Amino acid sequence: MFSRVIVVLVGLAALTACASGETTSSPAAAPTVAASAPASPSAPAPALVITDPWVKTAEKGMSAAFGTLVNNTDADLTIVSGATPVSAVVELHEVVQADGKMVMQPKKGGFVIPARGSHVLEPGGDHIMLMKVTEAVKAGAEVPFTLTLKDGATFEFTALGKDFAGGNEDYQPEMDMGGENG
Ligand SMILES: [Cu+2]
Repeated sequence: MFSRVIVVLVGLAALTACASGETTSSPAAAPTVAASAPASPSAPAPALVITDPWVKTAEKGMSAAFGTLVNNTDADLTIVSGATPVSAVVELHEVVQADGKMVMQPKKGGFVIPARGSHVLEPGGDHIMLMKVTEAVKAGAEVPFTLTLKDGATFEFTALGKDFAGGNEDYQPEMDMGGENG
């Protein structure tokens, strides 16, 4: 047998099938590859990861979490909501220009991470918005987050509490956040 990429493809197909329920086409001639799959102690290769997750320190009020979401599958992934024990309300926000000012607003449709691509969450851009911090976020704190995907799957990560002085207005505008309609 020649080495093939089938091993990788089968692994991905399994992930995709798990996430979306789609059927996968497997060639009848496909060799048995299960035995050669890498031994994974607890979980398969993660379909979604986040690099350098961090959350702005805050005593109360509003804050935001950032990081780079990386999609390791062959299908787009859509995050539709988020949660963390330190905030009573969490929204997925984007920053847009309105009348020459940068304002944030709930992102319609959520965050889409393209297949084999990434989606950056950063000050001045998309972010996970903590609308009502109920437990102070200190520098160095490890804050758990759960993101829910469109298909109902959840993704958990831990963000590091970091002081962040610049660009507060980008995601903490002094505006009335009255409506929270999606
Ligand atoms: Cu926001």
